[in-house]
Amino acid sequence: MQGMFISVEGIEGAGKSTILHYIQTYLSANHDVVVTREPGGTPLAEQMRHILLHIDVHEIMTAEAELLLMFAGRAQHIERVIKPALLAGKWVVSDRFVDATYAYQGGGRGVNERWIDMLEQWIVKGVKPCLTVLLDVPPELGLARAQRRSPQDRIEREKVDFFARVRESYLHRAQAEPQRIRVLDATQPLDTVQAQVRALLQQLTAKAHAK
Ligand code: T5A
Repeated sequence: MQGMFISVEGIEGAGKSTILHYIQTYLSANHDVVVTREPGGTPLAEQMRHILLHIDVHEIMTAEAELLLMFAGRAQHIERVIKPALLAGKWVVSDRFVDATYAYQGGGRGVNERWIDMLEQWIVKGVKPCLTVLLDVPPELGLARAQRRSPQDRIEREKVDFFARVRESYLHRAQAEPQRIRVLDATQPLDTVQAQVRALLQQLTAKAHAK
């Protein structure tokens, strides 16, 4: 595929949306950029997002149902948005992608990674970000930021321990793939984080031009 794929990850309130906007502005000067998100990214996948985050029924969603809904939306998102954009040479920037499933459903909910691996092989088929910016914050800080910004959704109502496991799982993945997943200390002031993101984007654009 000709375009470049970037994902931004982190727990609630890490600053993903803020940094995504920064990346979009930075890259748009020289590239055709598609900004998208998971869960969501297509009309159908956005409806699944609504079920995942906002539906309020007197029935607890099982970890397996949550996992499958994440991948159902992702199947639409990859086929309808990500692949066509990459094939057209565009730069795709996604607010979360598969790493989030390993972190939340794997680390947070305790789903065996074997099932996530299996779904990844079936649905994602090797579509992978060339750069993943992991914004790292302690859960207490991230949740406080997120709560100041908007009312809690279904997943945000989980306890701090859940987000501590999610964070650990993200950091564990970053250790396994340090070239792709770049961890930034997102407790720093926003302009410091933005400067670090800019440096990563400069490296990536230099690499893309050298191809
Ligand atoms: N999910 C998703 C799964 O469980 N499995 C999956 O496979 C996938 C794909 C999605 C939910 O779905 C789950 C994870 C999530 O629970 P979401 O909307 O994508 O939800 O994610 P949220 O984490 O809920 O998004 P938030 O909007 O809460 O957090 P952001 O985007 O990380 O934070 P942002 O940019 O909105 O910033 C929050 C506040 O902090 C400030 C901002 O100005 C804002 O007010 N801020 C900073 N303040 C000081 N210093 C900084 N460096 C700052 N950066 C941002």
